[in-house]
Amino acid sequence: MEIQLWRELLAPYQLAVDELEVKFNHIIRECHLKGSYSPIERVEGRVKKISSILDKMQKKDVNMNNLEEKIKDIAGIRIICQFVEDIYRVVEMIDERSDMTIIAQKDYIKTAKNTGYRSYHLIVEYEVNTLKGAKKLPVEIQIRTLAMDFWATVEHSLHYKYSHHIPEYIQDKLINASNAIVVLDQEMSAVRDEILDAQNAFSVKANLISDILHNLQNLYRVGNRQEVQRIQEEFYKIYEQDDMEQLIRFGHQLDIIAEGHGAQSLH
Ligand code: 0O2
Repeated sequence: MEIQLWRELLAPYQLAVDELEVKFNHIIRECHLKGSYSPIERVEGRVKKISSILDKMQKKDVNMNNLEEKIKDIAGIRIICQFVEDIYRVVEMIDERSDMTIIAQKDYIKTAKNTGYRSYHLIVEYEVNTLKGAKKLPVEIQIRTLAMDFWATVEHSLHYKYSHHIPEYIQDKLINASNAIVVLDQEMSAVRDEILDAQNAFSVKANLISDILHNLQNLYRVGNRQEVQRIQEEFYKIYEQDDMEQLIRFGHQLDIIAEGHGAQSLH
């Protein structure tokens, strides 16, 4: 098929990937704005390369006429989570959404593939709008932990290195590494609450400091310079004392001062 026709065929898939990356990143942003923990750590997206599509077509005996019906991962989204529990939360979140419908799912976490591969796979149906009108298309969403992603990335690159014929002794090592990752993820889940508390405390403090700095910056533009300098020095003193309650009080007072000058930070 001519390259221009491939481009036309793949364009709606690229649009789906772009839109879904924005939407999943927005979930992260919404969680951070609320000061709550995001079950999504990172989002990646890609449209399958033409060469990989051709390989898969050959492997699955698919032709150009049934390509879009048979190959469901032309558009792919990967969602990386910190903990295994987050993966199932993300699946629930996707299931509750009205802009995509789950049409298939595979839990390679409960039952890993023979290779040792672990991930949760969803195929969702997603609608995009192009100049040609609305089009519903499948998107594969792979959801995995940071540790599972590390394993899959290394294993995937070994497939390239050995042209899909990974020597048996390396395959054995990969299985061992995959089992070690299960243990690592279980250990991380066991201290999940502790880690979440620490992360929440950190993000609350980081947001507060960011608000204070933005308020100070805005006040410099509209307020009395010497007065703002005095407030800034007070902030440095409180910051050095590392007393969260005092910092919260200071932030609140600064909000009132900034509001009075119409210079409140919206960050
Ligand atoms: P690429 O290069 O990542 O796009 P099916 O349609 O269910 O009969 P399919 O399409 O192979 O079979 O589905 P499956 O098994 O759910 O796998 C789809 C994708 O999951 C793969 O796409 C990989 O991205 C990933 N995957 C599956 N198994 C493995 C594995 O053993 N190791 C790694 N690293 N990734 C895996 P592609 O098209 O194979 O590859």
